[in-house]
Amino acid sequence: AVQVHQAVTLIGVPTDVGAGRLGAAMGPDALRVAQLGPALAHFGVDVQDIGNLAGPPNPRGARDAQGLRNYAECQAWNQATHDTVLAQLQAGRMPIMLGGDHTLATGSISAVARYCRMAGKRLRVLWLDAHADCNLPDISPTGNLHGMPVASLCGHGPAPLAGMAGFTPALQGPDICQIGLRSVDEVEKRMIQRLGLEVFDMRAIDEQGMRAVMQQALAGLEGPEGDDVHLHLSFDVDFLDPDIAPGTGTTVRGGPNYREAQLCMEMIADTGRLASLDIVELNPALDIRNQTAELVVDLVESLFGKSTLVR
Ligand code: Z70
Ligand code: MN
Ligand code: MN
Ligand code: MN
Repeated sequence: AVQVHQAVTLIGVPTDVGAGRLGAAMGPDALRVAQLGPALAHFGVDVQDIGNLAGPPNPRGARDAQGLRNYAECQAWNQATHDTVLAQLQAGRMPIMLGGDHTLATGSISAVARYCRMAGKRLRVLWLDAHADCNLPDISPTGNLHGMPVASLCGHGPAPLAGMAGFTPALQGPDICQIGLRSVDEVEKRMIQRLGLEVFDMRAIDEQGMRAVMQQALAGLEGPEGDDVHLHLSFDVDFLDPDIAPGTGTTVRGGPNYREAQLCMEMIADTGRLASLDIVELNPALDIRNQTAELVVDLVESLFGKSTLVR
């Protein structure tokens, strides 16, 4: 039986302070133009759109002494995200982040980790991305904080970010499963091993197929053994192949195609455990007639069981 959260809150996080280029700050409105809220309401979900969070503008700073760009601004956006996500979870609602660059996942997942500890739930994070996002300030090739949230969540990098959950680390490496990777910096390869992340890169998808990969990624979630699991999905739009999703700042060729992406979402829906969601790195300035936002809405519909037949 599929059980989906019946109460959803859309939270716009219009920031690009963690990214290398401008434009992801327009992501929330592109998703609204593509009718994300009405699409979910169509399934009988109680959808509330609380509008956009407020935060500092993008100063387009250079790297600071610790090697970070726009650190103070990233911290402010993450704190606002954390506080709002925690309040929504405590109100019994499923928060959906309309991003915004991927830095915001430090705030959202820190709040989810804090909530799970209070509620006695086990947290499982699925991270769909072309990138591993586990750089550290001193080893990052760019200083862009959107390349670091996995490291922050695992307790590395600036203490205010690493400790946002109220405890450090917010997550253990094996709590995170990354899928779709195909652009990993050399130093990140060592970080993946050091943190103990579970990774299914594009080679794994090529060799085993999306079905086998998702079966492993979602193992233990279905049935009574998964009853106490909170599943968080952090969906970086650059996970998708650029042929179908050009509207994002760092496209990498060779990602999942439309059918593979649909199957991925449908298998997540089947678990019935999805309880929070980040949609990040959508960049309308790089999109063509909002097609990437429309594709994301299509995929999120599948995440809520659109394509699941009665069994
Ligand atoms: C590179 C860096 C990245 C997202 C690009 C790229 C990181 N590894 N993350 N797009 N979402 O700058 O650290
Ligand atoms: Mn990312
Ligand atoms: Mn990415
Ligand atoms: Mn596993």
